[in-house]
Amino acid sequence: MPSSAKQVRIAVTRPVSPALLRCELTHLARAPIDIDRAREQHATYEQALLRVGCRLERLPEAPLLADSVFVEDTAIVLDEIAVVTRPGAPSRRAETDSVAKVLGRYRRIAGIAAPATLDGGDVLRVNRTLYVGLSGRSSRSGLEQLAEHVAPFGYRVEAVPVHGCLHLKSAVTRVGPETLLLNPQYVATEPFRGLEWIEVDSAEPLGANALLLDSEVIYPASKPRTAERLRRGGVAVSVIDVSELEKAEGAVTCCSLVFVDDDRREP
Ligand code: CIR
Repeated sequence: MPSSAKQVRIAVTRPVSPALLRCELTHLARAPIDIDRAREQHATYEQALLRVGCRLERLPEAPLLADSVFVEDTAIVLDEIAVVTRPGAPSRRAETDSVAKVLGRYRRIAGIAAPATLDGGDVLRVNRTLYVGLSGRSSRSGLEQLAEHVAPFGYRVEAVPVHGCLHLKSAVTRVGPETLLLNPQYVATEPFRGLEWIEVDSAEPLGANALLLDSEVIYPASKPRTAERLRRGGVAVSVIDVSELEKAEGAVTCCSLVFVDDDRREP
């Protein structure tokens, strides 16, 4: 990027599909989803992204792809490269072509080859370390392919087993430059030695997913006790209602891919 260029934060999103009713589920029992309400909640989420200065890059709606609103799982976008994933759920693999097309305007693209699988929800970046969840969705060979793609840029990849939840980022996310929010029931704390963390309230086991944007955290209204813990820990929390998306095992990180770009590029 030329040194004179101003940086802009891009957030890739995709509208809620009417097929969300038939989403993949791993841990929750299926509950009816109000699609209109899910769309309103998604619009509020996009507003939160705009408010912190993101420029939205909206992918076309994919009406037949039930989980396509959860764009986080389709790619890992670093400053130097975007790795388009091969999602662990076969029903989600058709989501990636359109994502690769858009990301190709911003980054060099690499991929994950079959039979390996990797979901973006399993990749947590802290500085030059990518923690990769070995979940039901991401395989060790997916991790190894990711490690090969990012090693030339100085990233280290560390495997983290996760239990009892969908993705690594269901268990742990960043709420500050080197501060995590985590649920120790789902993930061991040992891999995160050297970092600080705040634990979720034990009554809110699914409360570890927060979206850090600049110095503010977008956080679900359904987890008020953990939100209060974050505030007490000095984290600026902006609460939004994502209850319909939560019925699909979605959370706040999974509805966007956020990265920095040069603002002189044509939108
Ligand atoms: C799935 O099971 O793939 C979707 N129903 C939920 C994906 C949520 N993704 C994420 O948290 N990164």
